[in-house]
Amino acid sequence: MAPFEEDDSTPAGGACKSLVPAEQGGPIQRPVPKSAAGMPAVVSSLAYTIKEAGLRGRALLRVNQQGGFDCPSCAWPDPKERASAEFCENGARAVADEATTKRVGPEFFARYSVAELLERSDHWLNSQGRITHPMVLEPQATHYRPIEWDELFERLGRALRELEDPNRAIFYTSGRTSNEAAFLYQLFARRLGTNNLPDCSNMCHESSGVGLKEVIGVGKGTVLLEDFDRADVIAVIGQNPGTNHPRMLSALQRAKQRGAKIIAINPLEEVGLVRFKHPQKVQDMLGRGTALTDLHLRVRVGADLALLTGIQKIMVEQGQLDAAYIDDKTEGFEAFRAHLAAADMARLVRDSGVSEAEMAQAAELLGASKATIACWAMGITQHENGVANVQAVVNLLLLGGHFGRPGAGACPVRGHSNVQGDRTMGIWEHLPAWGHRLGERFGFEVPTQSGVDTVGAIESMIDGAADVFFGLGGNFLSATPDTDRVAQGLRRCRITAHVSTKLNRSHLVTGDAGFILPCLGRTERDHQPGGEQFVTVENSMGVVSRSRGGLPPASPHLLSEPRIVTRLAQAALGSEASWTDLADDYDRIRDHIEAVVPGFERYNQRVRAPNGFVLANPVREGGFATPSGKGRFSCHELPSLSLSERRLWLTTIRSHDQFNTTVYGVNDRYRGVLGHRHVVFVSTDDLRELGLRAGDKVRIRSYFRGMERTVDGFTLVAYDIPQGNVACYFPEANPLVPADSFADKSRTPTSKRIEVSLEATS
Ligand SMILES: Nc1nc2c(c(=O)[nH]1)N[C@H]1C(S)=C(S)[C@@H](COP(=O)(O)OP(=O)(O)OC[C@H]3O[C@@H](n4cnc5c(=O)[nH]c(N)nc54)[C@H](O)[C@@H]3O)O[C@H]1N2
Ligand SMILES: Nc1nc2c(c(=O)[nH]1)N[C@H]1C(S)=C(S)[C@@H](COP(=O)(O)OP(=O)(O)OC[C@H]3O[C@@H](n4cnc5c(=O)[nH]c(N)nc54)[C@H](O)[C@@H]3O)O[C@H]1N2
Ligand SMILES: [Mo]
Repeated sequence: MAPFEEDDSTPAGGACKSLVPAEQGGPIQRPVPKSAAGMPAVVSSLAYTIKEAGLRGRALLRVNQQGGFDCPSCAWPDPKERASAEFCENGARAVADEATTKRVGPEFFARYSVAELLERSDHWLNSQGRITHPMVLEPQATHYRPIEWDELFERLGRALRELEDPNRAIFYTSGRTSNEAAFLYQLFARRLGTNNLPDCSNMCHESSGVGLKEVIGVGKGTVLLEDFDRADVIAVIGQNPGTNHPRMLSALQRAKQRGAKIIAINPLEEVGLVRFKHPQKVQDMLGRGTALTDLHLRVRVGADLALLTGIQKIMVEQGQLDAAYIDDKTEGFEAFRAHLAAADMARLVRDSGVSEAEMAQAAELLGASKATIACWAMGITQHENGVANVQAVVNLLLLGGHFGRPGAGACPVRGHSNVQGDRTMGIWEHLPAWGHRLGERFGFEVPTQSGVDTVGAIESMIDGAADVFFGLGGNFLSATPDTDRVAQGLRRCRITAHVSTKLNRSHLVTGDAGFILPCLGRTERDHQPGGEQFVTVENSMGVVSRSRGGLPPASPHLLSEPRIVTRLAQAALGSEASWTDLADDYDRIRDHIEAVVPGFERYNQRVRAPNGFVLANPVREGGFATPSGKGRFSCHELPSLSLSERRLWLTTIRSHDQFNTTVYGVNDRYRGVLGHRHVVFVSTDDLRELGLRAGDKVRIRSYFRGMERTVDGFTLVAYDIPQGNVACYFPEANPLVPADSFADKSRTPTSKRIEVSLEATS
């Protein structure tokens, strides 16, 4: 067996009864590398591409090229002038993972029972290949069997028709879904009579959307990629771009090389933010690359508000602010000033773990900056006070007047490649403002009662209030918190159905009957009666562009997502919904979008421009979209971070070898941890105080509102992490995250701060 590869021959997990089985053996720890990307990234992506995709790996040459397909990995935008290869190590792996030559067909499902598959790790499940046939798991059956598409739609349609209330169906979406499929999907759900449209965004940047909307009037970011070439200071808060948005490192490198300063706010010193070697530049590959971060603030888990309040307190006291801008463009400043004055610096320092001197350094850099961009991701949003965190970042920008100015603004860095577009298309548990137009255009009464979000979907399944769960992409079981309870909920449904490209754990925990609907991926050609189709996506910065795959489909039985949705609609609604012709030619879907969704005028024409088009954003253009037209300062109480003895705050993070619940491999090269994902990163101080040793196997126990949850078989890894904090990988730690612990207002599960204790088991 190659070093650090999982042994495929034995079921993972052994005695471990968890729904997320552990790898065999233990982790191997290596020194953390000194820079990100460089040669190891090229080697790693090439090796994965060749192993998975062979010649189909040529698909990589079309990634993010004009006329090619949008990288199915993250939502980072493409530069207007594209390099001949505009992808990164992890984008390459996402493409290779989809373009794989391995197949999961009827023989595979005949060979393994669902019970056997449940014993396998996420890595193993994903590595089996692309799903080739529609499949059904009949009530009481042990194995999936193939089913004809006609029969599958007939059965799903009947189940939906027979619901006593359309709100007993849940329609989940993951953010890889195209604008076209998303628009049809929400149309279908609403035509059926429900706003039950939870999505992965509920677990992701919902706090950003809700937070930004309240204080600047628009729930999206306000910068374009070009702004990175004009910023003086770029703050990267609770985000690990080296792993999750590697192409962002090129933008940071360019900014750095012309003298911009970078501030990182993170409990961990992530290698990607330390030093970067551009994998497509010879001088970088031979030399030392570019040092990125000027100031790393090693904030404690969950203490960003304390830290940001401390920095702002110093800025305001020292007059490091743009008084004219504040007077002219903002409201609430006096209350905010009073709030800062009352804040106790000793507590801000104690909570955050960052000294007043370091806060002052940050205040000085930010105070001197004429153009600041604040980037953030899950380290900010997945907290009980995630919305407050986002608004604290906005306060920081407002102080210096960093809205509507070139090189400045708010940059929530989105996750899935089209998660922002899906929301624009109406994937939302509330009726969008343009909902009535949808009803008028398609001639029906839109449901006005809000539906369930992700947390609400879990609750309603557990309560027996849902009969049908339908997932358009994603991996609901593994991505959501509280894995065991979600499993209970899914098992209570009559039908669970997943539109998928690859096998995942959600296929293995089903309702009475389970269906798998295999679909085309981004990399593949999409032939329809109206000719070869492209789909469209919106990136993290509001740029809408085309995506057209070039590979032959992985199987002749695959349907496109728009086709699946129109056939489902026809099966459930009959002749009332004869939308099947829309999937013949996606221009027709886009014509409907143009008529219904604001900002999509001349959609079909504008999206055919080489770089697509940019959606209007009033804040980027200099105004605020709040009722008063001003940017709002907001004041927030600090969360209590105190813990009883021997308890720790757990945060859950992504390794370098995964895309969410899709695990490409078991190594986290940038953190020097190889061969194992069931690990706990813990400081040497905590190890000593708890009487534990690196390498010990532990049970982790979480605590919330009197309920305890445990996972077993985790190995302790000594790591540079603040005392009192530990980190585990998502999704292995998800059984510990309580489904009823979520952010105020946005209801995002608190995956980044969970109270836990560690017990040695060997
Ligand atoms: N290759 C790859 N790319 C991806 C993904 C992937 O899984 N793999 N996922 C995609 C998706 S959907 C998303 S949403 C993004 C996620 O992108 P990120 O948000 O970068 O991902 P995470 O690993 O969840 O965590 C981000 C960082 O938050 C830090 N952190 C943890 N707790 C705290 C805290 O309390 N405060 C602060 N300030 N920092 C904290 C962690 O140390 C980590 O560096 O990436 C997208 N891109
Ligand atoms: N503890 C913890 N939990 C978290 C997070 C965390 O940081 N910590 N992060 C949260 C975040 S930010 C997010 S976004 C969610 C992610 O939640 P999801 O989006 O639900 O999960 P993914 O793992 O991205 O979904 C992977 C599956 O999507 C399917 N798929 C891939 N490509 C396609 C395609 O083109 N079409 C279709 N139909 N299916 C496809 C494959 O079958 C694959 O198995 O997880 C959340 N959960
Ligand atoms: Mo995400």
